[in-house]
Amino acid sequence: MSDARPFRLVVNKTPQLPAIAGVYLITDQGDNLVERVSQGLRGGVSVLQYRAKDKARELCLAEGRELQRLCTRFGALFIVNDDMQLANELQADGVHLGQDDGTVAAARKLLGSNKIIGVSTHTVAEARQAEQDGADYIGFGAMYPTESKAVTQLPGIVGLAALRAEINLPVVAIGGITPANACRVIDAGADAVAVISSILSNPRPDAAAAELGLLFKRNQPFPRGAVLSVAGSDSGGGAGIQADIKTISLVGSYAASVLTALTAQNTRGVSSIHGLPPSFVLDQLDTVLSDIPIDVIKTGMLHTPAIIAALAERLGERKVIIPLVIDPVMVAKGGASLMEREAVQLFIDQLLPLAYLLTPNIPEAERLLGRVIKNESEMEQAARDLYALGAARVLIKGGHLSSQNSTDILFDGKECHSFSTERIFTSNTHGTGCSYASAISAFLAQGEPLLTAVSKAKTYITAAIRNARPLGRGHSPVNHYLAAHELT
Ligand code: 3NM
Repeated sequence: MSDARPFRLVVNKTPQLPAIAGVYLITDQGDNLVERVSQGLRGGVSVLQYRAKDKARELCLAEGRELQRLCTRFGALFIVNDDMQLANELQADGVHLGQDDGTVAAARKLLGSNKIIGVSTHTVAEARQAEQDGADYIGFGAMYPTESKAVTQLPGIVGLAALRAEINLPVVAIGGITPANACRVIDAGADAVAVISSILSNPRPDAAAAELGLLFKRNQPFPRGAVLSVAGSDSGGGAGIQADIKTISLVGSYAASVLTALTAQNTRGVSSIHGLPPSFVLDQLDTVLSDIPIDVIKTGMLHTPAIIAALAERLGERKVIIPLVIDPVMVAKGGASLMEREAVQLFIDQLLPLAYLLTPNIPEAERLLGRVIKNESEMEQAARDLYALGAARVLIKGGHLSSQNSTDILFDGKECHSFSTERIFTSNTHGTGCSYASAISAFLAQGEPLLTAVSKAKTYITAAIRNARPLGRGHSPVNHYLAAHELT
């Protein structure tokens, strides 16, 4: 006979909120807040903290409600800073308490057990105390000096690594974090990065948020990150989707593909092109994206205006963007046109504004801007002008100039950066543009900051050109295998 006691099944019907992780955006006091926050959410912000300093109660309630509606639409958590009464009135997902804003116990009592309570800390002792008090996450800063708040304690990356070893709760690092330095913060153990200015003061909050979000891929196992290439097939195997898949796989990411057109091609040229119906291009895209978590989309040869328009419409409809690297492929190495003439204006109007990164070579930049580019200072101006057309970041490749070095110019929305290597005099460059853009996309998907991704990809493509072996009687393809081998 069993002596088991009857038990009662208790079902907690309150849905569990997700843990704090990823990009944590804090509001500033500037104009057009709702629009800038909305762009940040489109870039993938996962938590929004409403920090209303010295605003009238009515305004806080109205603004808070509007921001909360946005968070619901984008699937982000909505947390109120400092003020547990306001969090309660707004029915926010939680509250973030400073050291002087009341206790975790008081917030728990007011808000209930299913809400999220975070505590600002600056030392390991404060963080341990917050953990003991029952906080759900720890804010920890400052990482770097910042103009957004007068900070008196700067534990930095070293302090964060020490804290990580002691604290099991999610840790949100804060203070002076940018897409360029956040990789060090994540490597030191942050589960989330909290930022104000690097998203909300960026002219492109969507791109800045997406850049921060990608960095969280950096500790995943290989293949690390997934890139979807949308491009044409090169039957010769040196360029197009074949070059993209080889590059993405060899540098360590997962490659998926959407075909736009089939070419009959070898190292000497393109003998015919068979475009695919736009509806089938979209069917491939939808099928991949509905199942496989893609980190970066890279486009190459798009071929027809109808495919460009269909792709732009579908990608533009996305609530949260997937960073898009656009290689504006227009002409094959042998001279064949790969983008129909009337497609160029449509490309500029509809697809280019969706680009996270646009990677034209000089002839492509010339065609897009309708003027000749003769030297590096004209490349810089061209990069700024393509940015003004809507691409969030622009990389113009200088391979077609005749200067001693091969220099590429990146405009990141604020300043130009140059990437220079020795020029290799060779005609064995089939697949260079596709492979370079694919390598950048893969390194971004692996959580490298943009400048590192471009620099590593430049090293890769230079090695691929240097190691090209004669193959066929035309422009031999670059050597993907040895380039990836050299990189590791
Ligand atoms: N708290 P930005 S630093 C609100 O160290 C805040 O506790 C900090 O803004 C702390 O991303 C900070 O512009 C400001 O540097 C963060």
